[in-house]
Amino acid sequence: MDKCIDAGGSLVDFEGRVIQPSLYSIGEKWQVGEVTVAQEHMASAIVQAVMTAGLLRSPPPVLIGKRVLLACVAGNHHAIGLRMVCDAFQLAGWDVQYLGADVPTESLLDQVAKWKPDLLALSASFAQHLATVKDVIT
Ligand code: B12
Repeated sequence: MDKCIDAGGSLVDFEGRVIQPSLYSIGEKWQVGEVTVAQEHMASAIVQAVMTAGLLRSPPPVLIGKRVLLACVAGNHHAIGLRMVCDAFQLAGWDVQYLGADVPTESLLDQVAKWKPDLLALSASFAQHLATVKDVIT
């Protein structure tokens, strides 16, 4: 990752081409019992540390005066994909607030009212999360 960014590559490219396929592969291996839950947790922790280091190593963006608030809807614990989306906005100059996994709807709406973002980015993983997405939007 360091070499990629130092050579002028973007963190977002690295995340999309290296980290995302690695996690998808871990998911497939976990599904067929080749990777344990502990190993998946370890991989998740490692990639989040790598992503943080990548953000710190990236050239500072030129701010564009727009705000995006990002959250996983209540019940969704898959936060890494949203974090990649957050990095893309941040590196494109947006002011970001990233609330992470499993954000209760009431609390999310309260934060939207307080911070007044230009854009609200929601993440859902399963069909049953869609009702919550609908609630938040309503
Ligand atoms: C790591 C992981 C976990 C971790 C998450 C840790 C964390 N901090 O995020 C933990 C352990 C919490 C977890 C739990 C579970 N998981 Co899981 N998990 C994964 C795994 C291996 C990787 C997820 C990931 O980060 N992927 C990489 C990111 C980059 O990809 P992404 O999430 O798709 O995000 C991209 C896009 O979707 C998009 N995107 C995402 N959000 C948003 C939002 C906006 C606004 C936009 C524009 C774009 C966008 O942009 C991202 C970047 O390109 C996946 C495998 C997989 N295929 O993804 C399984 C997987 C998603 N999990 C699965 C399952 C079944 C579960 C559990 C039910 C397991 C269990 N029995 O407990 C629970 C459910 C938890 C819950 N209620 O949410 C299944 C889901 C199957 C399904 N859809 O029906 C998968 C596919 C594994 C599998 N092959 O079976 N998991």
